[in-house]
Amino acid sequence: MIYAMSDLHGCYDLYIKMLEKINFSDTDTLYILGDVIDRGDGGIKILFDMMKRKNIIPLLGNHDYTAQTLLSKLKKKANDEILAVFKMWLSDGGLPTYQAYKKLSDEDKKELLSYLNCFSVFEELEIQGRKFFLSHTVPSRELMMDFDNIDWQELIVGECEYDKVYFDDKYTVTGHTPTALIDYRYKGKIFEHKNHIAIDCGAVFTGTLGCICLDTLEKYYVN
Ligand SMILES: [Mn+2]
Repeated sequence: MIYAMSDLHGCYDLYIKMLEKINFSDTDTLYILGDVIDRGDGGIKILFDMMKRKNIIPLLGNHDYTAQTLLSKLKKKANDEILAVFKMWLSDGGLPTYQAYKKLSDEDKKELLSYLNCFSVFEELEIQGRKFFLSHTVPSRELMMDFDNIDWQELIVGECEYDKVYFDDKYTVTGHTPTALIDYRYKGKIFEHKNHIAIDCGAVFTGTLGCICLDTLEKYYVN
């Protein structure tokens, strides 16, 4: 089976609980749609677990990208501009990630940064006759319709228009925006509307992690 989850934000226990709930095995594949780290304190632990599993495919989130960029730059001499961005990152959820990162050996730091550097930005899949576009987020419909000219950063920070159909024949599966902020009635639940499937249940805020099976569209929750 093929699964997708997103925005683990350091919730290591929920991540493990979900793998157990879906009986995740070597014959399954799991896409994690970004923002593994920050806010919660188990992000780096999750990343090291993901690294060991060849059948977990990570996509890039804005938090993963920021951490990768800053931590790589900090290895060299950082200028004031980088330090200012670094401080912003720490106050935007980066602090627990940085604290855990500092404790790593040089070898583990290197391994972690090169792992984060290989996350892809989007994936397109066809499963059981259904088509899917997967990314951390998507920008406006207008920008998405001109996909060949899109700035790739739109796929990690863009603002999706959940009230518009982007593709008639394809589901857009994204994280980034906790579903409670799309429609409060979906707090802690996966949102599905107009061919959008929004899977960020806001685990670090709501205590609920969601996961969707892309073969069956069945939804799973742990808390
Ligand atoms: Mn995000």
